[in-house]
Amino acid sequence: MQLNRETIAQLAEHLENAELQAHDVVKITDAHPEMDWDDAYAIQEEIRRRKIARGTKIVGLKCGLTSYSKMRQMGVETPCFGFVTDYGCVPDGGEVKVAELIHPKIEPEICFVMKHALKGPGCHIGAVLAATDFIIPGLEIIDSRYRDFKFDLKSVIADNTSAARFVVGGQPQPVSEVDLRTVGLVMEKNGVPVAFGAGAAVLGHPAAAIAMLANHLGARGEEIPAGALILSGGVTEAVAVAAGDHINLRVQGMGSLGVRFV
Ligand code: 0L1
Ligand code: MG
Repeated sequence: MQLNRETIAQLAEHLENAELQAHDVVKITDAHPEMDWDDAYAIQEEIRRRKIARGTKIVGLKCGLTSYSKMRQMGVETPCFGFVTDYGCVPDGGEVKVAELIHPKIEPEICFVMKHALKGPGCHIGAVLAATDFIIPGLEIIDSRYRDFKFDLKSVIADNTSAARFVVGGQPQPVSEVDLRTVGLVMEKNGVPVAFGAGAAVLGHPAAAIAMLANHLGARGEEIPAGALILSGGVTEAVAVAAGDHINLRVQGMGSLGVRFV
């Protein structure tokens, strides 16, 4: 690690204030170019600690930048991991207030709910499928706190991978009922299809993203707990949204879900 405890705490407060007050900031690596990957996750961890201390519940985990289109959109080659909160959870058909966000985008995801804990290293797709209770469609609303989306991967990780809001809904299915590589989805904005994809866009198989998360946590002595909800990452590029927009996601054999921006 390159940053001391005080700097990590100060950067966590800076980024969390930007999130909670919905104002943008410049990417933190501008002032701290020496920051390494452990520093980035330590800042994210400190944001998580601050939230828990105030009574926020962490209701799930997320994998980010797991699809080739998103990696291309961001110019990176590595996925990243973060967490989602109780106040970020929007019911299917519910509303997201854009005034609480900076420049939101939305992306379609396949979410996993785990029956058993999963611990890396050595976790693979088979172990993920065996440990999964069910899968369910989801929409993630990301909202980078960085001005004009000028960021790099370390700054994004520190910023809890742009996590803001999420919706799960539609028809949950056991993994045995769905071919997660070929399952197709269509995301519509105001009735117009704007993004299409198949599960394989996420690292060849969405369960590979969950395995990667288990291995990432395992390297830190942590695990994915039983019962965890995990967003496996956007299947398509993220789409910008504004007040007045309605987003609907249809997933093959798994129903649909929607959210309105006000
Ligand atoms: O969920 C994600 O894929 C994280 C995206 C982080 C970068 C962004 O804000 O676009
Ligand atoms: Mg996402």
